[in-house]
Order: sequence, then structure tokens, then C-alpha cells
Amino acid sequence: MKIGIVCYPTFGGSGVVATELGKALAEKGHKVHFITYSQPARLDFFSENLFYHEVSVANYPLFDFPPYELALASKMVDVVKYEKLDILHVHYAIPHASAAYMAKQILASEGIYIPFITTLHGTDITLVGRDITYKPVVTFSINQSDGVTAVSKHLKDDTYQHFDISNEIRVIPNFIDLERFKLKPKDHFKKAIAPSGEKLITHTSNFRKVKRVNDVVEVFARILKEVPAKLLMVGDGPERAPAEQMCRNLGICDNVRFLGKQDAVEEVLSVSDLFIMPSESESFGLAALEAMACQVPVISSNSGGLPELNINGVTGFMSNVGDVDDMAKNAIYILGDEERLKTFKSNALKHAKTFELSLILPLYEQYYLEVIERS
Ligand code: GMT
Repeated sequence: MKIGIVCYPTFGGSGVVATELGKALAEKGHKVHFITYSQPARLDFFSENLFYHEVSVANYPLFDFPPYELALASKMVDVVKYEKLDILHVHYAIPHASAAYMAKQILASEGIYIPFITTLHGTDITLVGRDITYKPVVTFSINQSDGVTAVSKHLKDDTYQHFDISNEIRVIPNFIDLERFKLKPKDHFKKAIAPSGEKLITHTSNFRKVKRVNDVVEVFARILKEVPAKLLMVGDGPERAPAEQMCRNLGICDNVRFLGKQDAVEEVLSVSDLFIMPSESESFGLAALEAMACQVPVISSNSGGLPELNINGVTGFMSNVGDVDDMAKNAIYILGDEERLKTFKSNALKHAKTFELSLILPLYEQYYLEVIERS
């Protein structure tokens, strides 16, 4: 197939899923055309089946807000027409689904038919899309999509609950490349960070409010009272400074390292004993799956799609959002016994394997064919 993929080319979960999906499809022989405003992170190599089309937004003094969506729709029209694409797959509804709808209409006026699939990732439904400034457009463009997928059953149900959706939504979960995300021998790194054999606890995110980064610090401070430990904070964003301040207030800075954005996050996960994800809302929790693949048990909230990933008492534990006491209690329980920790680690890997790329990729390929055939 000739597939056009539209996504945010950043480090965010939806961009990572879109890029890894495109790379895997290209490896299977499909021609994959990325249509984005800059080269997606992790797409910095040559492959005969991968193509990149940059959307550049012409500016003009009149525009307080350059019309990105129009530039994107125009680029989609161009790529579909001249590269003869079979299907467009847009990741994150805003504004990609409505831009795809516009491109489809323009192409139809020229006698060219192109179906498009919209994948809902999370905040496009749970946060931003629900805002009245976007809701009518999000609802319309989901209903006009030729196929719709959501990354968890919870996100699918949430979409039906909060939007007036007539379209069928297919659940296709996030996936993991176990070749990349696996336990790697990084003992020297572990020794440098935890010279006295302290337990290593990790959090990775974009440090936005929805991630409740301060809860990570609160949970860690409680763990530290019982278990010698170090906290590794990977990523960056607006909540980093408040979290750093909280560490200073609690007097735990010597035990916390803010590592910033890391390309090789699997190396940090390889030395970790526990992963903390206390999110307010999390449609799937790709970062937790990455941790599990590296044999790291997860302490998480029970929000959104997390119960579909983190099995309570098996791969980790879940608590109500904000219940830092319960999260700390569960973390101390897992870390408190070496045999128990080992069991949780191997359970985490075992469950992560059910989301292996090779199992999820055919679900997308099958769905593409279905949508093309019925359109
Ligand atoms: O987590 C983020 O804030 C980034 C966001 C995105 O859209 O880039 O991630 C969402 O999509 C990921 C991939 O499908 C999911 O694994 C994340 O759970 C989801 N984030 C939220 O729902 C907050």
C-alpha cells in the first residue's frame, strides 16, 4: 500500500506511535509518506520505502495565527495526487482529522478518491478536543473519517460518552518494539547513580500538568523514608521547575536527578527497579509499556486506559489519582523483598510482550485494507 501518515513530529506519544508504525510498515514493503511540519524524531535515516514531505506555512503580516491546517490540507492534496496514495492515516484528531477531511473534499472535486483513518490518542479527546472551541469540529471530523481507531477501550468509551459519534471506533492499542526496549547491561551507569546499591525509581513524561509530576516527588519522598533509593526524572516541560522546587523544599535533592530529554530512554529504564506514572488521565500510557518491556514494574494511577495495561498486583499496582500514600505503600511493598521484586519484573515483561509490534502491526494493515475496500 501507499500510505500517508500525518502526525506531530515531536517526542509526544502520538508522534512516537505514528513514526514507529510508519517505519514498521515501510520495513514490510509498504511505501510510507510522512506529511509533517518537521522531520519526525526517530526518522533520521534513509530507507527506500520512507518519504518525508514538509508542510511549510507561508506567513503574512495580516496573520496573527498562521493557518497551519490549510497548509497541511494543501500538502495532503499534493502528496495524495502526485504520489498516488491509497490511504491517509492521521494521528491526533486536532487539527489533522479536519485537515484530512478538507483535503479529501478538494481531491473529490477533481475526481480523486482518498479514504482517511483518524487515530485518537488521548488529550485530543480527554482534554483539548472536549473544549467548546474545538468540539464541533472534532465531532464532525471523527464522524467524517472513513475509519477511526482509539488506543484503548477506555478512550473509545470516553469518545462515545463525550461526543456525538455515529462512526464505529476500532481499538488498536499502543505497541512496543522489544528489540529496542529490552533490558540492556548498563551496570556501570547503575553504579554511578546508585553507588550504595540504592533502588532506582524512574519517571518519564513531557512534564505537563496531566502527568501530576509533583505526585511522583511526593511518592518518592515517602519511599525514601523506608527504602534507600534514587529518583530519575526523564523529560522536560512546564512542571519540571515546580517539581525541582518541591525536591528542594523536601530536602531530597541529593537523591533526585533531573536528566532532561533523553533519546535512549531504554538505557535509563534498564537500570530502573520501579516506574511511577500518577497521571490525572492517560489514554494508554506508552511510557509505562516501555518501562514494562525493560522489566520495570509500574506504580500508576487507575485513570483512563491504565487498567488495560498495568495489572494490579501482577505487573505493579494502581491507586486512585492523587493517592500518594497508597502509591508509596505499594512501591515499598514491591521494593521490600528481592524475590517479590523479581516476580513483578518478570510479570511486567511477560505482559509487555502481548503488545509486541509484530502482533499489533497486522491489526493496522488489516484495518487499512478493510477501509480501502469498503470506501
Ligand atoms: O502523554 C502525552 O501527553 C502525549 C500524548 C500525545 O498525544 O502525544 O500521549 C497520548 O498518546 C499516547 C500514544 O497513543 C498514549 O500512550 C498516552 O497515554 C496519551 N497521553 C494521554 O492520554 C495523557
